[in-house]
Amino acid sequence: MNTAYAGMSPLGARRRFLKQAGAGTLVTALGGLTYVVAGDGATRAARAQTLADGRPRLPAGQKVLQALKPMGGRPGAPGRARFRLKVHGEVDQPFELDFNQLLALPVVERALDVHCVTGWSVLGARFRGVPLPELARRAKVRGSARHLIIEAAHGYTANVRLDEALVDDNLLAFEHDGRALARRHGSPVRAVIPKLYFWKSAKYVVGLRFARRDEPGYWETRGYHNHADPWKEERYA
Ligand SMILES: Nc1nc2c(c(=O)[nH]1)N[C@H]1C(S)=C(S)[C@@H](COP(=O)(O)O)O[C@H]1N2
Ligand SMILES: [Mo]
Repeated sequence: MNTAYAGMSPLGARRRFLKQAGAGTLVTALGGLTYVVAGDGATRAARAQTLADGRPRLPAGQKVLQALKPMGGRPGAPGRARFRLKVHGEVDQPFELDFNQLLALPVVERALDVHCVTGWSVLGARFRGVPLPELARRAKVRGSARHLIIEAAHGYTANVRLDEALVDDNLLAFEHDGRALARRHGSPVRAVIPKLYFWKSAKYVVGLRFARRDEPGYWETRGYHNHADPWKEERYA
């Protein structure tokens, strides 16, 4: 059912792409668009930095891009007026929100590093939105819940372990770099889960479903790793 995933491709092509994507080279993505990989400098500078917990800021096998690269996916209903979010599943208080009700929740802005499995990263991408723990608290997630299934338009889903879902940097975001999220980047609302490969950051989000059992999502059932930790290079199953 899902179509037009410009950035994700069969695994063979993906691996060839990664090999060729050296810093400073012009990369023609499979979708036909051309991007410049930031010169050696940005990537090398990032490699020299460490996170608070001592891990390198830039995970192995990643190169720094200056802006998010649109990776495709099938958009849902356009516009904030038609947005509805369903928070449900293993919770005591399921609820639905429209866009204005989402805006009325505590909104934060964060600069986040994101890492795409195709080998690019963007450092300090600014997103505004509501932290996932805030939404979970409102739904009164049950102690029996172990996983979050992020539900997007047309049946795209991404699964995240509950302990990794309920961290403060994870957002349901509606602005990027000070502007309303662009359509190609998931408007009206997308997830941003910076500590896992970027495919977990579902665009065109329609639901957050808490679950007892794990449910591998769209890419996790197509050869990609179920967990997707960039620092462990959990790229493929
Ligand atoms: N609904 C939906 N969300 C999605 C995708 C998708 O195909 N559909 N692609 C994922 C992948 S593979 C990546 S790398 C990021 C890309 O986000 P971007 O296009 O804003 O760079 O979105 C993720 N979220
Ligand atoms: Mo991706």
